[in-house]
Formats: sequence, C-alpha cells, structure tokens
Amino acid sequence: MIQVTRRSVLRTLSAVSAAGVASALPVRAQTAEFQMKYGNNLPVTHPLNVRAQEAVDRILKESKGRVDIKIFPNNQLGGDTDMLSQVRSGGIDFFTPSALVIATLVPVAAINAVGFAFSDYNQVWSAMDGPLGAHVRAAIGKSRLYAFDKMWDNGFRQTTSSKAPVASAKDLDGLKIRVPVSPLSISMFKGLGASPASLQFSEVYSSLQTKIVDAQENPLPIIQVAKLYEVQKYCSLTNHIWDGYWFIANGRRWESLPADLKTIVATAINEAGLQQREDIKKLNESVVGDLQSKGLAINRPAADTFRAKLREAGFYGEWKGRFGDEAWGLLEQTVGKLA
Ligand code: X2X
Repeated sequence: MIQVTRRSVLRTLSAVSAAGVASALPVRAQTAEFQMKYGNNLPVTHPLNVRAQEAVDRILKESKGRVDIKIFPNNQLGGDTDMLSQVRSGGIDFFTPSALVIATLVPVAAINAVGFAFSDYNQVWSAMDGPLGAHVRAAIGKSRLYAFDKMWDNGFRQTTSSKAPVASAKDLDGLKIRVPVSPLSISMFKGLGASPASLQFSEVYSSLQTKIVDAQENPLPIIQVAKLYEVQKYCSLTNHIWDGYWFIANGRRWESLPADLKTIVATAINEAGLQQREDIKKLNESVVGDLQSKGLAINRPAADTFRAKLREAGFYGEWKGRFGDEAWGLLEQTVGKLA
C-alpha cells in the first residue's frame, strides 16, 4: 500500500496546476519589441473579437514575435468615450469605434449612418471600400489616428423594446430609447418623434434591466451576443442605420512601426476584417430564428413611414449641410438622391 501523506498530495496538486496554467497560456514573446494594446466594446464571442484574435496571433507569428498585441474586449478598459481618448493619447494603440462613436471626434465619419440611406450590403461595401470610405479615412487621419483600409461590419441597426413592437413611425412617439453617444443618432430619433438618451454600450444591458430606458437599437448579432433578449421583448427589423467599425491606431505609434511590420499588421487586420464581414453575413441568416427561440417577438416594418417622418422633420437637409456637399455627394453616388 502506498502511503499518501497530506504533504505529498499538496506537492502533486501544485505541480499539476502549475503545468496546467503554463500550457493554457498563449505562446507570447515576453520581450516583444512592440507590445501593443487593443481595446473594444464587444463580448469575446462576437465575430469582431474572434477574427481580431486570429489577426493578433497571425501578427505575432509573421513578425517572429516582434509585434505582440493584447486584446482588451468587452469595455474592460472603459466605455467607448474612454477608449477613444486612450487611443488618442497613446494609452492604447488600437481601438475599433463604431462610425457613430468616432464621429464625436471626426463628424463626417457618421455619414454611413444617415437613416435609411443604404438598402443592402452591395451598396455598403461599394461605398465604404470606395471613395466615401477613402474620404472618411482621410478625415480620421487628420486627427492623428490611422484608419485601416477595410471597415469591419457592425450591421444594420434594429429596434428592440420591452413595451411594444414598432410597426410604423408613430410607434416611436415618445419612446424612451437608448442610442450610442452620437449626435446623428440623437437627431434622427428626435426627428422620428422618440425620446432618445445617449449611453455608452457598457451601460446598455443594465439600463434596460432597470428600465432607465425601454428600448434600444443595435444590429442582431449584438442583440444576441450581449444577451439583450434577456431584458427586451420585441425586436422590430427597422434596418434604420448601417453601422460599421473603423479599426484605428494611434497615429504616432503606427508611424513608429518599421515598414515591414506595418505591412504584416495591416495585411492581417484588413484580411481579418473581410472574414469578419462574411461571419456577420452568415450570422444574419440564423440569428432571427435564434432570437425568436430565446423569446423575442420579431416584426418587419416597412421603411416608408420612417423615411417620410425624417423628411418632414428636415433631417436629410440638416445633415447634408453638416456633412458638406462633397461627402454627401459621395454617399448619393452610391445610394441615389436623399435630399
Ligand atoms: O453602442 C452600440 O450600440 C454599438 C455597440 O453598436 C456601437 O459600438 C455603436
């Protein structure tokens, strides 16, 4: 019989757990020449984080350990407003703000979010991979940030509520709805007769749960991964805004990378972005059924009453003036006349 003493058990246990921890750790260069931080606002299960992790692994490998990017998902470093100021100051090196969010710094960046402008993804990517996207990237560059070429997908934004389905514009009347920290979103929902409140995404779940607001609007994949169906009853497929994420870097930090490393990083991030777009496309095919099975009641309102109300409110004319003729013209090149 083998004598098992308390001490030998403890010794064995600590050896096992040390080995377990070591093998669970990613192979990380302790002394990478460029140790960088990337923050974002989404749960790790969202395709943005899945593909970003692949890009970061690829960059570590292809740079032979010289560039080591650590991801801080899910608002770990603070909400969007905090991360935007951190990427400007160099506290973090990369950030993926939604177009709506970076527009608080670079106003023209909200142009893709003009209500009911894009009718499908062909229009979206031809504009954002074309002259409109180039125009916005140049504007971001003037704020000493670098924007990678390929925008990542957030999606067409949909409206959820704990009160009632939104079937036409009149159902938005007085609705207390959370929108991102975005002047365009506030203007649009006021134009639609709602009562919008700006909150960072980090506050959305709890503000719906505690009924500070009754409604919110986000693309379906976010409603799914952030479990907003737990605190909402109705989901109306309003498709009112197309929203995407700009992958941005602190300008000075980006410029400090040697050319060969810039190529490695940009290639990995842009290619991951293209794959992330495909992930969202696939997810869009299954997510309605999934959300229904989780208890959300789905309805599909037509866009006409919303558009008419925005026209009446002078929304398009106002935002044409704010974005300027050049950017507005580039948008209309793809989507046709708006105002
Ligand atoms: O805050 C939101 O609603 C989100 C997650 O869609 C953005 O990043 C704008």
